[in-house]
Amino acid sequence: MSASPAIPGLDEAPTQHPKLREWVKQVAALTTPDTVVWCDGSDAEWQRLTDELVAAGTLVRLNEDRKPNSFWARTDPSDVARVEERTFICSVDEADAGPTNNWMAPDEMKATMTELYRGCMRGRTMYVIPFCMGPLTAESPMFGVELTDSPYVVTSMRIMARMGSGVLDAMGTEADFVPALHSIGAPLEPGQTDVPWPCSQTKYISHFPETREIWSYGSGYGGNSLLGKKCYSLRIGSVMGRDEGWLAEHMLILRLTSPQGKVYHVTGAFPSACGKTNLAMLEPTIPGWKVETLGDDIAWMRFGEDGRLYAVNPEYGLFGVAPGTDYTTNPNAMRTIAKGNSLFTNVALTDDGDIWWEGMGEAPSHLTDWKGRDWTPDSGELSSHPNSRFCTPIKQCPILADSYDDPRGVPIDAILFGGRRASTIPLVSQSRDWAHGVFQGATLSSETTAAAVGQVGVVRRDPMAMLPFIGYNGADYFAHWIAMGKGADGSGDDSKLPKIFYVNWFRRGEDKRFLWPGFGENSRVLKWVVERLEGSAEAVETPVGFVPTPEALDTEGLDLDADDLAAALRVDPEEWRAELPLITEWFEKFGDKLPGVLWAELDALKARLNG
Ligand code: SAT
Ligand code: MN
Repeated sequence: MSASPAIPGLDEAPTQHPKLREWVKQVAALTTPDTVVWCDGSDAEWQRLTDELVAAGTLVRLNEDRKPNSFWARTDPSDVARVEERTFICSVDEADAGPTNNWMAPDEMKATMTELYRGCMRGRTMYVIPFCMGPLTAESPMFGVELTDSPYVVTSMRIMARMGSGVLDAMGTEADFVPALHSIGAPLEPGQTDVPWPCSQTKYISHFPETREIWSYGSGYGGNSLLGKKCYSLRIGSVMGRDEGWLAEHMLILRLTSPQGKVYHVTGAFPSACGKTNLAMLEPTIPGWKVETLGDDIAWMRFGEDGRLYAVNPEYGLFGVAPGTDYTTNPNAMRTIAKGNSLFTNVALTDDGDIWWEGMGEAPSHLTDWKGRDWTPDSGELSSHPNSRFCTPIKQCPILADSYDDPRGVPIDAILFGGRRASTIPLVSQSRDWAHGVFQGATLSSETTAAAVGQVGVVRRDPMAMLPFIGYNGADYFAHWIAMGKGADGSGDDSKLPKIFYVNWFRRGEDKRFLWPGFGENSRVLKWVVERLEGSAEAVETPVGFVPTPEALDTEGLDLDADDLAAALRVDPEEWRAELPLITEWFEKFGDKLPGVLWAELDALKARLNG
C-alpha cells in the first residue's frame, strides 16, 4: 500500500498489463496529477475533451456549416515549432549519438528531468494514451503509451495515431510498448487560474535509444509533444530499424497509376515544410495519370518475402503546414479538411468562424490573427504563423489508397530525395546506382524553414531529410542505408530495390523567380521517373547523375519558357565544384566512421566534374 492518498482514476486501469500499470503508477507518484484518465479514443471522450478545451480557452469551435467538429487553437507565441537545440539522443555512449545530435548521458538526463517532472502535473489531469503506430493488424504491432497532462495532445493524438481501447485490448498483458512521457511543465497551484496554452520556458525532448523510452517536457507543439510522430516513428524507430534491418524515414508515400493502368509506388524524403504533403496528394496535370495518397510524413520500409522493399505509413492523420495550402496548390488537402474533425493551430480565424491563412485566396477584410489580435490586410504582418498546421484524419483524404491499412505495406519502385535549393541542384536526376543514391541522400541540402525554431533560409546539409530525426550516429545511419542496398538476403543484388532520384522543385532564375511551376506539374517529373524505371525515357549522363533531356520531360500543355526549363535542368560544373568543399567538410564531421563508399562516391564525383 502506498502511503500517499490515492489519485482518482489511477486504480481504474482498464488493463491488466503489469508493466504498464506499474509505469503509470510510478509516473503518477512522481508528477502528482489531480486525476488520472485512461483514454478510450471514443467519440464521447473527444466531445468531453474538446468541450473542456473550449471552456479553457485553448480551442475555439469553428462554424459547424464550414468546418464541422473542428477547432481553432493558438499556442503560446514561444511554442510554435520543434526545438532542435533542446532535442537529445541520450545513448549510453556519446559516440552513438554524434555528430548530428545533442547528447547527454542517460543517467544525467534522467536525473535532471526527474526533478523537472516532480510535481509537474499538480492541478492537472494525467491522460494515459495507448497507441499503435501502423496497422493494429501487423504481425508485430508497434505499440506505444503516452502519458501527458495536455488534453490538446490527447485530441491531436486521436487524429494522428490509432489509439484507445482497441489498442489497449490488443496489447493484452504482455506486449512490448514504447513508454512516452510528456508534460507541458506547468503545474497549477490551488486557486491559480490557468492560461489558454500552458507550457514551460524550459524544454527537453529526450530519447533513450537503448531502453527505447521518450521523455518530453515543456512544450505542447506537435513535433515536441505528439510522441508517436517524430520521437517514436523516426528517432526511436530509426534505432529499431538499424537493429532489425529496416528503415524508418521522413518520407511521403504515394501510389501512381499510369494511363496504361500500371501501378507504381514512390516515397519521397523532403525536409519539413518542403512540400511532402502537397506531393503526396498531388493532382496530376497530365491526362490519364492518377495519384493516390498513402502517407505525407513518415515511411517505415521493410523487406518483403519477395525481396522488395515495402513501405507502411505508421500515422493515422496529416499534420500539414497550412500557409500556401489552397484549392490551386493542394485541392485534396482542402477537401480533406472540409470534412471537418480537424484541429487548426496558429492559423487565423475569420469573423464567421472559419479559418484562413496566407495563400488561401484573397484575404478577408478582418481576421483574428494567430496571436488573437485584430488583423486587416494592411496590418503588415502575417495572419498565420509560417509553421501553422492543420491536423486532420488521413481517412478523410478523398484520394487515400485502399492499400493504406495493409500491414504489409506497398512495394516501393522509386525513392525521391529533395531539398529546397535556389541554385545548383537540377529539377531531377537519377542516381547511377544504389551507392550513388545513398550519396545523393547523404549530401542532401536544403534551406531551413519555420518548422524548427531558428533562422529561416540558411542552406544546411539535411541527410535523407532526417537531420533532426536520426536517432543514432549519422555515419552508422549511412552505413545502414548502404547495407540495405545489399538486398534482403545481403547478396549484393540491388535489382529489386527502388531506384533513387534527387529532385529540386525550388530552383530559381537570376531574377529569383521559381524556374519550375511545381505542385500538380510535378506529375511530369513523376512520369519521367516511371519511364526511367521502364527504360523508355531519354536522359543525359551528367557528372551528378542522369538528367532528362528537355524533350524527355512531358511539357505538353505547360506554359513554360524553354530557357527556364533548360535552366531548371542544368548541371553547371562551376556550381557543383563549389559544392565539393562543402560536402568534404560535411563528411569530415563524421570522422573515421563515415563509410568509405561515400568518400569513394565523392572522389568519383570530383573526377567526373574535372574530367
Ligand atoms: O515536427 S512536426 O511533426 O511537428 C512538423 C515537422 O517538422 O514535420
Ligand atoms: Mn515532417
